[in-house]
Amino acid sequence: MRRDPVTMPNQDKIFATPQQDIQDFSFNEQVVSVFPDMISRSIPGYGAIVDGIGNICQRVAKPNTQLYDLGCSLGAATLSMRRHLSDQGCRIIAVDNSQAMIKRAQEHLNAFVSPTPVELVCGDIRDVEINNASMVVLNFTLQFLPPEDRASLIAKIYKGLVLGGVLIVSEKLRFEGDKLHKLIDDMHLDFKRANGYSELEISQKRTALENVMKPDSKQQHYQRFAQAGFTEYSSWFQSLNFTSLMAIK
Ligand code: GEK
Repeated sequence: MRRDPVTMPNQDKIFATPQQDIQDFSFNEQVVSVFPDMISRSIPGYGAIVDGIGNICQRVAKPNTQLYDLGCSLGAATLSMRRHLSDQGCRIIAVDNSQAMIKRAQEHLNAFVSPTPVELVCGDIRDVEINNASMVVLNFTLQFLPPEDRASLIAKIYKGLVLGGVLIVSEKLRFEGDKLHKLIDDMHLDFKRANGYSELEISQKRTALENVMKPDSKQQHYQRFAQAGFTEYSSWFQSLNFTSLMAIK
């Protein structure tokens, strides 16, 4: 039987067999084919955060504004926002620099009907203009940008938000105390084990991500928000070392 990638995601087995030379993690065809399974078995609270993004959208989206999903992957946050928008003249702009992700995201979006148009852009979020935005979502994307590029992106988003507009930043966290970091990190590894990942899968994925994903501490995120001009921000969700932050202009 052919599996429908939208409703029946394939199981992530990418790191299940020993790899001689572990390449840096990339969002290629192979990752796309297992992505929903991979992300839900790796990030505690992922489903709750995606649902929460829809709930927040319903409360903060303003008529005739734009909503952005930066690093949209298969469009989970876009779909969640779109489900909560009625015909109020809003437009969603969803951006990812992986062609494979964008192609599959289009299939996901086509599977549902909505009055809200979605523009899917294959490009780098550092090059995208943000205008007239009532909501901008970075759902587990900022951590993949080189650390030196993060502040300018947050500043650009602040400028592009309308007054009262909301930025959502979901991220894996680094904790500033070593003992605290290790304890919570170990609990996250147990979460992955409980979801069926072997020790080999866990350690090979960790090696693949080492150079490409560099988490910040919550304090660093807050400093960056303040630097950009935000005065109101908080974490609205946390499970172990994964959080979702919101900042309001
Ligand atoms: C979700 N938000 O399911 N420009 C554009 N896209 C980028 C860039 C960049 N510079 N860097 C990374 N990406 C999604 C999950 S996944 C998180 C986001 C994860 C894209 C990359 O191609 C990938 O699709 C996404 O950011 C990160 O709600 O896999 O842990």
